[in-house]
Order: sequence, then C-alpha cells, then structure tokens
Amino acid sequence: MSTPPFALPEAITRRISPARSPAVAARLGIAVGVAITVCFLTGLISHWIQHPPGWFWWPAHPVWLYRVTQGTHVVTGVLTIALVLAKLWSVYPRLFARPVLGGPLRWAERASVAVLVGAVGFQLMTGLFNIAQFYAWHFFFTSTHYAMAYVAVGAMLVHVAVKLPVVRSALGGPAARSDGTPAESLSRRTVLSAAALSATVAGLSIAGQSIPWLRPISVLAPRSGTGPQGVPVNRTAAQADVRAAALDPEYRLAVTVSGHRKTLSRADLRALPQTTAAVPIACVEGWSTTAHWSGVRLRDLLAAVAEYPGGDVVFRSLEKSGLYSSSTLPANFVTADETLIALRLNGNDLDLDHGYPCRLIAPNRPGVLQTKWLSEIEVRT
Ligand SMILES: Nc1nc2c(c(=O)[nH]1)N[C@H]1C(S)=C(S)[C@@H](COP(=O)(O)O)O[C@H]1N2
Ligand SMILES: [Mo]
Repeated sequence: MSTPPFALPEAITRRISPARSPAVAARLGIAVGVAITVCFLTGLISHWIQHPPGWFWWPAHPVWLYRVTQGTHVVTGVLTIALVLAKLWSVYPRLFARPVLGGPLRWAERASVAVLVGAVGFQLMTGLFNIAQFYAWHFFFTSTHYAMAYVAVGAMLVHVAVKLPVVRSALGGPAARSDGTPAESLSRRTVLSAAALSATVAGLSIAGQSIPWLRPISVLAPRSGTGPQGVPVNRTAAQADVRAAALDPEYRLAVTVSGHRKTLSRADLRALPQTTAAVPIACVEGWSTTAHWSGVRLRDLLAAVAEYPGGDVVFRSLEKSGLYSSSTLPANFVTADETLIALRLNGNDLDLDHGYPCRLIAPNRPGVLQTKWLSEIEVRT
C-alpha cells in the first residue's frame, strides 16, 4: 500500500470508520459530479433562453423540451443536496488532516474545498428557496445564481483534478472489501445505498411538479396542478395590479408592424380565425403542466396588420412595472404554428389570473416569458 499523501493525527485515524474510506468518498464524489454537471448544463440552457447571447439559438420544437430540461435542473439540484450531505459525511474527518496548511499544493487543495463547499451550498440553498418563492435575501436571484454556478463548477473541476490520483486508486478496489471483514464491507455498502436512497427520495419529493403521476408522493412540490382552470398561477391579477385595466370595456391590444399600428378589442381578436394548441406552461421554478390554449396565431395577427418583415417581437403587459411585464420573442417562435395570442384556456375564457383579456403562449419557452395581460405587441425594426 502506498503512503497517504497527507497524514492524519493518530487519534483521528483510529476513529475514522472504514465506511468513510476513499472508495466510498470517490463513488459519492462521482455521483455528485454527474448531478452537478447535469444541473449546471440545464441551468445554462434556461439562462441563455432568458438572456440570449448573440450565438445562441433555441428551437420552438419539440414543445416540451424546456419542460424536460428545467424539470431536470430542479430535480438534480434537489437530489444533489442529499448526495452532497452524504459526501461531506464520508470525508469530514479528513478535514482534520495534518499539516493544516503545509505546502502551496495543499494550501490550494484546502482553499478549493472551501470554495467548492461554499459555492455548491449557496447554489443549492438559493435554488431551493427560489422554488419555494422564499426570497430571504437582498440580491437579485437569477444573476447571483448564474454567476455562482461558474464558481461552483470551476471549484469542482479543480477539486477533481487535484483528487484524480486518489480517486483512481480508490476505484481500483471494490467499494466493499472482500478480505474477510464482513462488518466493514456491509457498512460501506450501507452508506452508498443510503446515499442513493436519500437522493432518490429527495428527487421524488420534488419531481411531481413536472411529472403528474408522481404528484401524490411529491411532498416538497409547492405548485402541483392547483389553480383556476387546472393550471397553477404564478402571479395573480391582483398582485400585478392589473384587475381594473384588464376588465375595462375600453381595453384594446395595440399591434405594430413596420410602422402600421392597429388596436383590437377582445371581440376583434375573437372574430379572427381561432387556433387551439397543447402547449405546456413550464416555470423556471420547475413546475410544469400541459394546457390547451385557443386564440389567434401570432403570425395571423401580425399579417392582419402588415406583412411580417422578420425579426424579434416585443410583448408588453398591462402590468406597469415588474420584471415580467415584457418579453421578447425570437423570429423562429414568431412563425411557429403553436405561438398564440391566447384568449381561452382548457375550453373556457382565460381566467383573469391566467392573463385575461389575452396572453402570449409560445412553445418550448420558460413560463416567465409567457407574458400575461398583453397591452402591446410590436415587431422590432
Ligand atoms: N405580466 C406578467 N406575465 C407573466 C408573469 C408576471 O408576473 N407578469 N409571470 C410569468 C411566470 S413566471 C409564469 S411561470 C407564467 C405562469 O402563468 P400562469 O400564472 O398562467 O400559470 O406567467 C408568466 N407571465
Ligand atoms: Mo415562472
């Protein structure tokens, strides 16, 4: 057996359970690494859709793709909490290894672990609070969560690079020893099984937000298919302070295409050809549900004003302020069959809380960009 790279004080070495062997820590580490990588990539997709860099392109089809990527983001985030706790349990006695700082390499290793634990912990907690719509802090969630993701993944890559030799030798042997020490081998296997089980339970507790048949066992899923017309509500008309404007008989939707402007009442919109499409609402918080929307196809509405010249389309809400009072729709969504100015939901007139008099519904988009209570549509020139 080779000498360990860093010595532990004798008193600690004697107390470390074999269940905390490098073999267990390495296997848990791989599980954490895979989960964090999936969570990071699906998070990047969501961020880029909402803040598209010039090179970024996201398709309008299949209509359910964002629902899957964002559901995956939230489920992997939640199950990573359980995996990280198991991983920390498996290594924490080693945090007392001597020398405390030692040479520069060891110093870098210690620092990277500190940054890793801090950043991953921060990501998981802020993500969890965001799902619960509990904002107990004074910074803006999305930009901080996005920036910290790079810190967490960067620290993870450094950690993997530093630990590669340990991991390789740890994986060389079996997770459970077969050298006639059954009690120990049992406890190692038990640790790994317990970690897998708790991660599964954690994942299932939230997965019902996006997978309907898991709803009965998803105790953590805060928004699970309740709300008017069978669809959860993110922000009510009262919260957005749009009730009066939305119910005003003088309500008109203004549509501008290449300098031509038309204003339409809800009755005018109803008189145009109507289309029905099954498009999910998929919130960035991870909950999603399929709904049947009817209304005017966006491309038909634009054509009723003037020929669509191509380019992005901007949507503005009756909601006066607030982050979600407007959104921008890229050209490939403007012409999609399922992109509607929705007037009806699941067979009835749109509920006030779902965006009455009319709202944007486009396929394969985060819920946050499905602007409710529309007041203006403008082709950007
Ligand atoms: N004007 C406006 N539109 C909005 C919002 C909002 O706060 N204001 N919330 C968005 C978010 S975050 C989601 S998930 C969806 C939810 O739509 P629903 O409440 O009809 O389910 O609406 C979106 N449209
Ligand atoms: Mo949302």
